[in-house]
Amino acid sequence: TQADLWWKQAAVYQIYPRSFADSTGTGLGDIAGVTSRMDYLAQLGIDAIWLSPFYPSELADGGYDVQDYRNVDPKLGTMADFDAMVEAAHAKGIKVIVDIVPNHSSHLHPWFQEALNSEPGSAARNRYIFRDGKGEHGELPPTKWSANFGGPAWTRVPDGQWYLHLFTKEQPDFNWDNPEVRDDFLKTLTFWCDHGTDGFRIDVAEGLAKDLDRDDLDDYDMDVMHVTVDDGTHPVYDRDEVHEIFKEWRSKVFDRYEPARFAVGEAWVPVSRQHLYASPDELGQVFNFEFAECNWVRDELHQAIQDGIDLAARTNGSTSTWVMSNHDVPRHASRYALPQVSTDNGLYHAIANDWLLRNGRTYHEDRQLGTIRSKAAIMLEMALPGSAYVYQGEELGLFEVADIPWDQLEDPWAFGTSQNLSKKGRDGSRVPLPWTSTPDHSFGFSPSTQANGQPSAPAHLPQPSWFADYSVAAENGKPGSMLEHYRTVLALRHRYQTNDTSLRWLEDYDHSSSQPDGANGQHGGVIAYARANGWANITNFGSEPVGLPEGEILLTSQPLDEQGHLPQDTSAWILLAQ
Ligand code: TEU
Repeated sequence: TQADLWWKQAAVYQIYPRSFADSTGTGLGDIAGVTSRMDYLAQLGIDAIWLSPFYPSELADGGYDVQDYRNVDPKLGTMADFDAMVEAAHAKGIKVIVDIVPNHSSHLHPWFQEALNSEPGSAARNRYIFRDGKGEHGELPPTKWSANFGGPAWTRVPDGQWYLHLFTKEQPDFNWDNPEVRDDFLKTLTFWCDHGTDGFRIDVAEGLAKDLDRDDLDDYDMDVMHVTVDDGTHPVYDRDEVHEIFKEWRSKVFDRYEPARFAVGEAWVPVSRQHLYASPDELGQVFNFEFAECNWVRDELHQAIQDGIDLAARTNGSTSTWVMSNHDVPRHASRYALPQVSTDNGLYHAIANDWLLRNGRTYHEDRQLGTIRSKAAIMLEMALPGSAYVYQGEELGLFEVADIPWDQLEDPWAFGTSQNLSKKGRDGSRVPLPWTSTPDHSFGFSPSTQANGQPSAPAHLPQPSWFADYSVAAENGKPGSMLEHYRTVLALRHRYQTNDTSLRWLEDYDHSSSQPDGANGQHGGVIAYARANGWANITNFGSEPVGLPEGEILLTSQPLDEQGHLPQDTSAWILLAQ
């Protein structure tokens, strides 16, 4: 039935392949590394893995600059490695989702190289968005649009034309009005389906259609995350035409397979328009990023849940997604340890970095708070109806690595001028995972030697010494560790999951509080909800302990107090007495 399609309530684990596990000793994670950790993933209890881009790329933007859409980066392995990885995943009942980047390619993509070497107006140029400039000598960009990581969205080529790039200049935007572009992506999607892929994550899904005739952009916010125009008339983002593209993908690819493939759209669009992407004749699901934008603030998290429920209700049978962390936002264990800051600020790595560093903390007290809240948060999230996305390392309770030296950073956003807030960019959440507790071979991220017998190269981003306390080896089998907590949470989620995706607030418990009440001055209050089968979550944000409803206590994120009450920053799962 529709209700029990696997992806509707899956726990999906996001792998950032270059930082997950290195099987060859290059210091860069690879596909065989993923295969080698399939037991770990199965034991964790997730239903699917989503791999961020692993395609050939010069890493101008962490792999979101693709040179060849139907191949594996030779540094990360081969197509045979990919097929073996899919086989290993499927053997353990784990589905595989790959990342599609349709808005732009790498400037090293053969098509863009061909465009550069071709005449203005040529068919090769028409696969991208080339225009003459404005001004007497065409010295001004065709529009005043700015790029997401700072600077103008146009770059000039030697013959005087300009090309559009919403991200770095190494990421030229495709022209989606060109049938050749459309056909090529149908080929790409089909290719990955034929290699056993179960689903897709669609990068910048809201950006594919543009109105090039518009330059009234002083009126519009060009920051993809903050586009507030909600009627499809923004010149660049969330235009109605993008939906024709996804309808074509659905009928010409996704529905041709059995079972039908699904996709989840990355679309930072106003809440009122998210559901359009999730339509069953389009992608099927869309990210609701509100958790990723929230810190540990009861009212904001409550609103995020309500918005996700409303989003699902506006779709024709889809579900919401819940995402606390991904490769684009500061790790939530760090965000939750911060003093209360506004929702928007929570997204910026600069806030986490600066606050932690400026306050000269040992990190210790902040970490404890971040850990306690993260344990409560995963319970708050995992009992919700819909799909929950776990970002690699959050199951270990990893924090943002705030102090990567400038000369070792990779993220272009770190060097962008946009908003003066980008600071050190997103690398702090992309540091290679610690698998063992000694720093040897990058905490077990790499093997001891390379194939040629040489010692492994250092991890591509430096790991801090405190990773020793947060490694898989340190947490495996250790009572009360984040890893064991996640395993328990995921196992219980499987046991109590129900196809009925309704949610009801437990009115007697669920309440807001206007009082600053927490260790870092956040407001108290309680979030309490139940599923149709009586599976309930109660999270206490305030300093006043909370009594629990009658029923069987399945799990608490911290021990209850002597009175059997739920302490601050703690969640409980109860099977309500019916
Ligand atoms: O992100 C799109 C996007 O909206 C980001 O630029 C976001 O604004 C930023 O990361 C702050 O959170 C996707 C990918 O997830 C991101 O990693 C890529 O850099 C981007 O597309 C370009 O491909």
